[in-house]
Amino acid sequence: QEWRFVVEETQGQVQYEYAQEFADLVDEKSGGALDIDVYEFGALGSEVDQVEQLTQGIVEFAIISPGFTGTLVPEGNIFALQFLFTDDQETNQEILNESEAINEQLVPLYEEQGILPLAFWTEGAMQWTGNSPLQTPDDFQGFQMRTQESPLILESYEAYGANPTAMSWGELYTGLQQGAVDGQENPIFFIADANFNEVQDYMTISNHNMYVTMTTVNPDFYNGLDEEVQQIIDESVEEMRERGFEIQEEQNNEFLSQIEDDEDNPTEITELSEEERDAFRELALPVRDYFRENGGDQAEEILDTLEQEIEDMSGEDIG
Ligand code: 6CS
Repeated sequence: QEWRFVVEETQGQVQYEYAQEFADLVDEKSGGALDIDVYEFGALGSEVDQVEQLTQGIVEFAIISPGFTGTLVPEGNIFALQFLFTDDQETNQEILNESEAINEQLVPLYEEQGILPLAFWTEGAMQWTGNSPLQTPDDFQGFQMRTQESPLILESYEAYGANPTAMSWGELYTGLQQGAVDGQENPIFFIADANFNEVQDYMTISNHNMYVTMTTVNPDFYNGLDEEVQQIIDESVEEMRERGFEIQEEQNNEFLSQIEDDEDNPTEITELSEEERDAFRELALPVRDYFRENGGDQAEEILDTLEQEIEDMSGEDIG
């Protein structure tokens, strides 16, 4: 019996490394009886295709970013809200681990759609890259921004004055190279490993949001498993919480210098000051109300709970 685990990234990248270590843990804990095969991105289609493969049970496990489930589970758009979480990834991971809004209110909405999230985790703070500098909302006027599929990500960039377009990352390098889009957002490890810096001249350390992803299983598959097997899976997910954090942290630290040192493809790197971030934050705040009204029946309750949790756990005023 072989189970399939599909991820949205390629070998060496954070999700793939996570899935491989997870598979090793499950193998070890079951004395070799449980075998999980990891499929890298591209083998089974686009990110959105992979969501469908999980809901249909064609794959048992998947790493799915909420950015690709925006029309299926509107409340999952919550992670598209910029400047909502804190600037400290460790605090953010703790909130993802412990939040009731996420783990008790949001999870059942995913499960109803055939996706059972077992863990929510960060792949690091996201940064902007562009073929022109991105330092003020003015710079986004008419800017063709590539985003993931979620309506609220598009809404967030429209609030800055940009013209966002959703596309798979499989098309993104060529899209940037040929000028179909002007820029994109991602954590540093991904920008470097996917070589987007080769086809972008500017990178802004904006920390406007963290990249959130989910370790998921097909609910029918999981609920049909023996209790001991479920326990092995659950324990492995728990052990991977810390490892997942370490993997992304290492890669995000290590890859910054790769972008800085690439003399053949120079990238001008700037960092937003707190004042510059405030200008974006101000435009991002009303998008929370848009989410409350358009993010599905439970959007308001979930966001109210989450805002309170973030404030309680970080001791910060988040607006
Ligand atoms: O930009 C994207 O769509 C991709 N970024 C990351 C960090 N992982 C997979 C995802 O598809």
